[in-house]
Amino acid sequence: MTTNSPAPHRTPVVIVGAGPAGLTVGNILRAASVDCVVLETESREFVEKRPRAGVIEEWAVRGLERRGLAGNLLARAQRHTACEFRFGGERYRFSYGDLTGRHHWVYPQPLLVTDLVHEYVDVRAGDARFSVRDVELHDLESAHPSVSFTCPETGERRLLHCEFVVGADGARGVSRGALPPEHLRIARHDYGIGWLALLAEAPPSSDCVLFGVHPNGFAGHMARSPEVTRYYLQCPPGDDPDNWSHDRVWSELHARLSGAGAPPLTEGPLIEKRVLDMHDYVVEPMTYGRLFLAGDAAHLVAPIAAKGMNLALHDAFVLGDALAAYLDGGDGAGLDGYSDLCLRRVWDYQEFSQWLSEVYHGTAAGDPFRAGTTFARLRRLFTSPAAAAAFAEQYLGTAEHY
Ligand code: RFL
Repeated sequence: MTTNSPAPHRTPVVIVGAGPAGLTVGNILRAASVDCVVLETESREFVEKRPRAGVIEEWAVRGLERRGLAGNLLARAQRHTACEFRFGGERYRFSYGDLTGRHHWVYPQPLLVTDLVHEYVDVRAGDARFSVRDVELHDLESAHPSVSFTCPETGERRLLHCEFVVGADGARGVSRGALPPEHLRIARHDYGIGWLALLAEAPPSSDCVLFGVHPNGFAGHMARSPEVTRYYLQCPPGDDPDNWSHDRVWSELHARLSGAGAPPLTEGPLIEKRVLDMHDYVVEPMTYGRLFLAGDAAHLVAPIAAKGMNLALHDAFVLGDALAAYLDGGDGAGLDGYSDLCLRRVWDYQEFSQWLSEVYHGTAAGDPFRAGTTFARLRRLFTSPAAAAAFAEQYLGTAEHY
């Protein structure tokens, strides 16, 4: 490897990616007085504005709170205690709050990322390099790995020597590709379904998440803030967002989210419109030598059950704590158990997403058998207390053990 570094820089941990996973690991390390460097290809402004998730599970918020990272979230996030299925022209409210005493938090991902960057850089004096290019990982199987990148200001190659690399660079990063193919298994699943992901500059039209199960396809409604609402419309995979005019979007949303007595949806300008091809993958194991993958770099779960960021945070808590303990002179048990521990929750959430996908999409598959079983699943939620309790546990991620 050729670099223009005047002198190679040393740091215990290099974290690739400033998303929820990487920033949470960085904050945990800084709280334990461990030095680290976060490398991010985008600018700070960009990562602080990128719209994505919004639904965060209670245990994840408690995990952030325990690590001093939930101050703004707890002051500003909304609590959600119910979701509503709309099908066959009727409305079925599922009040998981009443059933379990538990709830979800709704806090837009850009706000969480903004809080995590601020805490890491401005409060805990963490080293973050934004807008870097061409990140490469080296010598991961040795006790002395390194990471090189191009510095945005000078265009020169820089080299960071470290003890550990955290690959938290999301679904399109470079870390996953640094694992030799013979070392890992990548399990993949393609739903063969697209979702038009929309952000509307319009207040939410319900106090809870809405799932429209309709012969035209699935539609979803999720509050993001008092001014902005996320909507989803099932569409063919690879569809062109330009096929979806403002009028077509709102007419399909009205149709698919209709329900007896429901107030009409409040329309507004569409400020984001992109097609997501729904697919999942899981990398096993999530580690190779001194590289530890975390978050979407290790496992992608389609946003069907709003689980991805929650899994990213779970990885980050386990990995951050294990690295801090090891670098403080502890044993490596936490690091050794990291992959297995995280994968148990990952697979559980993947299975739930598959189950829920059939509920959302089964009636629109054009197959009367699938439509019949989909309606049976939905009816069971509202007739069987045991089925309702199991659904609530999976939806909220509250199982005692994974
Ligand atoms: P991220 O957030 O993608 O962050 C990775 C970061 O790495 C940077 N990067 C690199 N940096 C250095 N070198 C490279 N070579 C790099 N390549 C990339 C990227 O710029 C980025 O800043 O991954 P992380 O931290 O693992 O977090 C994962 C979550 O972002 C993701 O799982 C969620 O957004 C998924 N998701 C949802 N999850 C939930 O838990 N609840 C939800 O309600 C929810 N809604 C959603 C979602 C994802 C969506 N999309 C866009 C797929 C809604 C949508 C529409």
